[in-house]
Amino acid sequence: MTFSFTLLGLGAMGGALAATALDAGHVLTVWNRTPGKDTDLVDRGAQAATSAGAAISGADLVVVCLFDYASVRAALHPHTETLTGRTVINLTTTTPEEARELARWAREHRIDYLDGAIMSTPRMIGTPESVILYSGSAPAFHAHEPLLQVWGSSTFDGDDPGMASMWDLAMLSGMYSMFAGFLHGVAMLETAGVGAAEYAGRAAPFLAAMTSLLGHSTERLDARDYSEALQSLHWTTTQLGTIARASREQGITPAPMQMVQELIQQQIDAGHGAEDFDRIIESMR
Ligand code: FVH
Repeated sequence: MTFSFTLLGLGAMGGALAATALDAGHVLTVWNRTPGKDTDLVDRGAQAATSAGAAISGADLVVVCLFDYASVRAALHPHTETLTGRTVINLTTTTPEEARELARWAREHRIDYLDGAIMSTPRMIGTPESVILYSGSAPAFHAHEPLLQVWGSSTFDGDDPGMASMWDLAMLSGMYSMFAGFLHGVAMLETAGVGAAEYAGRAAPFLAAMTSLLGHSTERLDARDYSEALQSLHWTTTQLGTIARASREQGITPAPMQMVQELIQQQIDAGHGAEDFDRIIESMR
């Protein structure tokens, strides 16, 4: 099934989406705020639009991959009237509430709105590793699923347009915290002359193995019962204190550990030091 659609935004991700769609035989009109990013795509058969308005009026489906919520509003709002009766699939990272705001605006102007969250890098687009989450208009998702599947395995997380972003940003939080801890380890070991590749060779399998524990405490988290302490907060704060002292001994910051220590200390100060480490979620709720 061939789709003819417009893509707004030819940054690293938008360019990957456009190239992958062209390779799959779809018909594309592309636009980018700064000219000059469409040359290769035009050589491969894309139509280049000279303005967002011209791009939008050229297709029933408008896919948006810009930078943030503000850029999406800046690009779309001036063309609200032209967009009426069309479908917008927004693949730009926004907060859940920003996605809901865009959906409210779309509903008010009879625009069919589907929100998307890309859980992959540009290089992964179109490969089996690519995952993209969607929420909002189910009809828009199902009508365009063959195109969406070209970009990556596509999941529909319901009618609430904010849910794709909620899942995306929650999982990214775990990813960035892990990356920060990994880089803290690189900084520590390099003070002993160990390079990042050697460190990653041992740290990556260890961290991957530790992710198997993430599912072990879901019942406790749902029940909010931390009384069975696998590692109590008193015990854990001592361990993190040791990592912090080791960091300072090596002349590097203990900052990644300090964030966790602050969450632990709040619960110890509230009298829960004997309870399990998972109790720190109560410092976040
Ligand atoms: N790159 C990645 O690995 C991540 C993976 C997960 C999902 N993200 C999200 O994808 C969106 C686009 O990210 P990107 O990497 O393509 O970002 P850039 O290369 O910086 O391109 C940004 C495009 O947005 C255009 N733009 C920015 N502001 C405006 C504006 N006010 N009006 C119109 N367009 C705007 C920008 O145009 P220009 O700077 O070339 O003129 C680029 O086309 C993003 O939400 C990631 O979170 C990517």
